[in-house]
Amino acid sequence: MNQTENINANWPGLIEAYKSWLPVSEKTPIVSLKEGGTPLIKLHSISTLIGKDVSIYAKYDGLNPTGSFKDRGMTMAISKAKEEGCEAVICASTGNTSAAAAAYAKRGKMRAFVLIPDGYVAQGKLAQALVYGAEIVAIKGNFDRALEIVQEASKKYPITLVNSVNPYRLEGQKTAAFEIIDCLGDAPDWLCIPMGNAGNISAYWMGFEQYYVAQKATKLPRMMGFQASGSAPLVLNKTINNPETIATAIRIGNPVNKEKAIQARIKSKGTFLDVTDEEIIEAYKLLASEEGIFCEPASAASIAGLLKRKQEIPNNSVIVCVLTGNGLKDPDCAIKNNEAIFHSNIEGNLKEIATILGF
Ligand code: AN7
Repeated sequence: MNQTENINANWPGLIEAYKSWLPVSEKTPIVSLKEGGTPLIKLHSISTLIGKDVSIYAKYDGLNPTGSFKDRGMTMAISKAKEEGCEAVICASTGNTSAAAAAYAKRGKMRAFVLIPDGYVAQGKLAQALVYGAEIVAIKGNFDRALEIVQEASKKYPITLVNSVNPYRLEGQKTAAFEIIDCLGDAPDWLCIPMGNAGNISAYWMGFEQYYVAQKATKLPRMMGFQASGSAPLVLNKTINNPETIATAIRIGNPVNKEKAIQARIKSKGTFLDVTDEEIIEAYKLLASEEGIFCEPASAASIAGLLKRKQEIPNNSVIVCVLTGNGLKDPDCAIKNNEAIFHSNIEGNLKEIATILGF
């Protein structure tokens, strides 16, 4: 049979796919799990709900190898660490970075040290770090404290820091913007994205700008960044000492990339806005039950934010909402927040079951 062009099985991973746009050379040992190349999925129900002539898409980055966009940055950070002869990496994490760092470090034959806020990492993410074989330290303190510690540790000891202060992380993550333009044929009008440490919004902006300068896009999107209300330092323009939100991935009070994110907002004529935990959960359920897409709570902030900005959406616009992580990352949240009809303790007997089902 002839090979069909529509099959994605030959996707080479994002470094291979976008090599000429990335700081890699022939000497770089590429550590890849074939990340990137994730689908852009049209959101029909949400477009209808908005009630205007708009095309809304989800960039479903929860389909990356470890279930989040962090793989995009980690393939770059770990490949470069390997090139530099490093034998161990360290990160602070609300969960997804630790899963990605552990997977790629192990694939690159390195040790992975991860610092996490004790009790605030979703089960799926913790399970991943454990099984990939990371060396985990759960601290009494939040993500921001953990990040201060790993920054210091990487200066004192021979360990490479793979949080988004590592510039290779953003280089890898910018490829998501390239993929969107390659898929749509141009940049969208809006990009809706959750913000935690604000690395991803900064990376997307870098990608959009680079493609625009190279005339691969005729316009630049407005960068619409969203945070959880209890954890919204970029919206409130101040450090939050005790951030709180159900979206533990973005429970971050002092984003290291704040200056870059603010620049992206200003240059793109974008805006930052906060969404409450209730709005996040509403969007999370809507996406799953109406569109069939299961993302984690932090990711649903991009949909919650879009819905909150509904009045301002221009007619005929194209909007991309980034779904940064897979819903399976946080099963506890799913089990606690749904409207499913769940009959339990039922005899395995068709007659009884049919009655329950209303037949
Ligand atoms: C699903 O894993 O910071 O604004 O340590 O896991 O680039 O920080 C995760 C962040 C959005 C925010 N969505 O991205 C970590 C971590 C999900 C995330 C964000 C995160 P940034």
